[in-house]
Amino acid sequence: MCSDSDELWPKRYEHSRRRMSERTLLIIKPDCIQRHLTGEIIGRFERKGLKLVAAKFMQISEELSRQLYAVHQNKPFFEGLVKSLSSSPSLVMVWEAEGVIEMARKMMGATFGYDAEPGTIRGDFGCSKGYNLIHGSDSAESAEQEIQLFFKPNETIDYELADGNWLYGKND
Ligand code: DAT
Ligand code: MG
Repeated sequence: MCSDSDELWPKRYEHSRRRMSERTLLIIKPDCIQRHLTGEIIGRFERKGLKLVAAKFMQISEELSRQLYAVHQNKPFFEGLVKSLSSSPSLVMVWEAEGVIEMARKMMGATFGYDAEPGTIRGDFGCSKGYNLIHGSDSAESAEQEIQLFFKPNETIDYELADGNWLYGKND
């Protein structure tokens, strides 16, 4: 027979797990798709142990590109940025893990390939200013806004990774 505290524990654990996990929007941009690097990049996030919870292969409209990059609307490179993001299909994804926003940004590397460290996505595969392969949310606030731009709530899938304990540890 379970005591009260035993019965409460799974709920408490579940709450803690959900509170700690975080989501980010990652976009495999047109240059990455055109250069046949999609599997290579997704593989890096998979091997890291992050959880894919949504994905859409789509040609992002100019309107949506403007919304995604609204923070840059007064910059001289804005129109070129919008044109290049909407010029050809992208793979738009949501990935989940505790601390995923910062982990994914580290894995992406600095904004321009010529500055990015070897070992990062941009450092290993790019050297241009206009094309830098991938977009990733840079804060919890922007992740929430950006995910809403591309996905309805029922388009992200809540599920458990079978090897979660091996990836994150039983008590994480
Ligand atoms: P990041 O993609 O690393 O978050 P960001 O948000 O500063 O970088 O800029 C968004 C995109 O705009 C970036 O991926 C590439 C482009 N960009 C930024 N600065 C630029 C510049 N000075 N000239 C041309 N494109 C630029
Ligand atoms: Mg940014």
